[in-house]
Amino acid sequence: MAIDLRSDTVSHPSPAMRRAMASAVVGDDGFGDDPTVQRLEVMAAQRLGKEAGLFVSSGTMGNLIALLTHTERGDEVIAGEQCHIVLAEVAGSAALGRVQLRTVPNGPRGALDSGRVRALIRPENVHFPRTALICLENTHNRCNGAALSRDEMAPVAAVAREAGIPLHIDGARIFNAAVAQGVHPADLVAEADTVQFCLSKGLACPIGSMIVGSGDFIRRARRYRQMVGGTMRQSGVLAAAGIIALEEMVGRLAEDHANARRLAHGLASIPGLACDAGVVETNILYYSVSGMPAPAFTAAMEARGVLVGGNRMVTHYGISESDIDEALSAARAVMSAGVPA
Ligand code: TLP
Repeated sequence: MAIDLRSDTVSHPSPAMRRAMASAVVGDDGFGDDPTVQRLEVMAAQRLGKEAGLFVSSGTMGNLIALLTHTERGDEVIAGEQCHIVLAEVAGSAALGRVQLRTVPNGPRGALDSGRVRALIRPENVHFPRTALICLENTHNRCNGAALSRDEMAPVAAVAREAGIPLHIDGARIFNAAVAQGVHPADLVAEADTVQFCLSKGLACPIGSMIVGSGDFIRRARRYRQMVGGTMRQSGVLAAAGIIALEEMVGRLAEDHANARRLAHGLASIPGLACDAGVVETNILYYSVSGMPAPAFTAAMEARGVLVGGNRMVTHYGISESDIDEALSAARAVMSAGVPA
């Protein structure tokens, strides 16, 4: 099998997940009577210190439902210009929620400057949209997978609180952020009103994300999940994997982080490749190729059984230290062979 470093979304469910899925007690979640989904929703909320949780099919759907629930048509949402909601969610909030995203430059680690955020909050004026939501992302995918600390997020959280505006965290990889810093995930997101996190990335579930927040928020979000066709039926089969993810897969993320650092240091030592290993904090690394066109590099790596992104590699469950060493040998061989004439 190929060594697949394109994303952590490619991770396969663990044997324990497959067993739990096969024996899951299910109901019909549309009628609210799937006990395994209910258990996962309670567990997710507890892990992140919120009142309630909602199981959804993807991170994109989780962020979309959160935005729909927080906003009204014509509202404005402040978010970082490099964040996934702005760059890679098909403008769902505009298309389906009819809200406008207003962007702030991200710092090198993905943080937002609280002064810039404050300056964008709309005062009361008949001409202006209402600022309805502020979004942060943690870990920050495009900013080297940086794990933002609670202190780094606190100034923006304070601005949001002062202005009475809710704060949403796209925490697709919030457990990576917590593990990287050795903090409890609930502490990390204590100042957020809502969080979306993915079960299907580093936590290795086949499908699924969670939204967590207040009981009232989740009750309203449930209606938007229904609206976008996201209510599932015997979804306990999927939730069973989510429960294993929260019980068994969080601690091991440290292994992925160590593997990403090993990979980054190795890449940095290969002539024609550049990678700043010093900024790698979690399971994502960015690299560049100067010795040949990037597509030639990815194609040659693929020919050697290693799948990589054009400028990014991601470690995850199923990738071992020896896979990293194999990927590095492939990269060394590709770069020393050069581009075929
Ligand atoms: N990220 C994926 C996709 O862009 C393909 C990746 O490979 O990194 N928030 C963040 C920060 C994300 O990185 C992603 C997915 C999502 C939300 C959306 O999650 P899904 O893919 O479950 O819709």
